[in-house]
Amino acid sequence: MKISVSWWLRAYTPITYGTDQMTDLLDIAGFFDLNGEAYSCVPYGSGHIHDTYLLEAKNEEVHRYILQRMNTFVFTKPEAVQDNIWRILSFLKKQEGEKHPSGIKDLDLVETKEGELFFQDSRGLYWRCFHFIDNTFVLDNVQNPSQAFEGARLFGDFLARLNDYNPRRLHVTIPHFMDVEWRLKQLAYAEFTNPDARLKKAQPELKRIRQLQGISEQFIRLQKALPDRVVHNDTKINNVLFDQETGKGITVIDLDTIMTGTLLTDFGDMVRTFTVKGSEDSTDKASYTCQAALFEGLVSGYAEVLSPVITEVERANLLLGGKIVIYMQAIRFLTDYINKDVYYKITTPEQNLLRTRNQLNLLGSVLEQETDLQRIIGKCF
Ligand code: ADP
Ligand code: GN1
Ligand code: MG
Repeated sequence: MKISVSWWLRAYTPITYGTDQMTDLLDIAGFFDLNGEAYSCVPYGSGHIHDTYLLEAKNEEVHRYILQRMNTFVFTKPEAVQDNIWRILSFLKKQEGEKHPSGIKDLDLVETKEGELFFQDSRGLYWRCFHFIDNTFVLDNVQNPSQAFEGARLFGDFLARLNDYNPRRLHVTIPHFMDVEWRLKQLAYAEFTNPDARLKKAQPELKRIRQLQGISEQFIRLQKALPDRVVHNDTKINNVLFDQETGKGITVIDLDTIMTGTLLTDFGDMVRTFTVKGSEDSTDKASYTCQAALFEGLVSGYAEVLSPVITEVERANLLLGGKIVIYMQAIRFLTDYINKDVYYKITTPEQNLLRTRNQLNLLGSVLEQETDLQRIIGKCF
């Protein structure tokens, strides 16, 4: 597979998050079809990709929105991303009517006054807007098994509701997104170019990734046997909104990466982010290990909604989904560290290396507990 040098070396001048002036943001907000006049717009949330703002507008009442400057380094075809989101949300709306029977609320896009799904400003930057889902909270870490249950139930329900959606109708927004062979090649290319001489520091992690390559070989062998599905592809815990009153999972957000894929990697990203007490950036190694009780919460929530939908080959290989996603995430963070942090937002200099170490630590703890985790899957499904 050939990776073009120009892709890697293409000039990328990120506009630093937080440097947008409130007045510019309010001007941009004015292009969207809001209820009332925009008066406040402040940075919000802890996603790694877009620049997200909480926007408030007022007429007789206050109305809240999420305004995002889309990351066009990651999503080079923002129109396609918005088109996918619109298609998926329209399909879900038609399927269930405006209100989902179990109280689940889907995201709701706000169009521009011209009826477009995004606004492109004079600098060429892409902006989009959603209704803010009120009375909800986001977790950066799961604190107890019932939160893991709820998050998994929500992502499982989302996948089940999209079971009949024709995957061919979706654009590929990030090619090779869950392609481990491609991820390994990107890492090899970063090693080769080593743009900032960071390779020396990353040797232990590179060695560990090579040692664990059997996981990717196992996954590649299995892949052909797995059914294609429409999957979310970013099922991390802070892409779930929880109801403030009931604590139930209420809305799946961050629909940018919905594409054709396998259920295993959607399950896997939950293992990665629902079973740990610490954050991806934790400096406390012990907090970034897989907790069996959280894993059990996650598997039971997923089983509750997916038992009628899941196939035997998927069920039997769920844990491999966990291993491959954690493995791929280690590769992705390390590649970005070597490439001078062009993809993931960072706030400290070696954050992507720290993130890599945490992923490898988590993978080690999953491998150590493999028999127990497999037994939990057998008990729940
Ligand atoms: P990223 O791709 O950068 O992770 P997200 O779309 O996940 O961006 O949004 C970042 C954060 O913004 C989320 O983790 C969540 O806290 C908040 N958020 C996004 N959309 C909504 C929404 N419609 N209602 C409430 N909060 C939201
Ligand atoms: C990014 O957008 P966000 O923060 O939910 C990334 C995921 C990674 C994750 C690691 C489009 O997710 O694939 O798993 O960071 N999203 C994209 O935390 O690359
Ligand atoms: Mg997100």
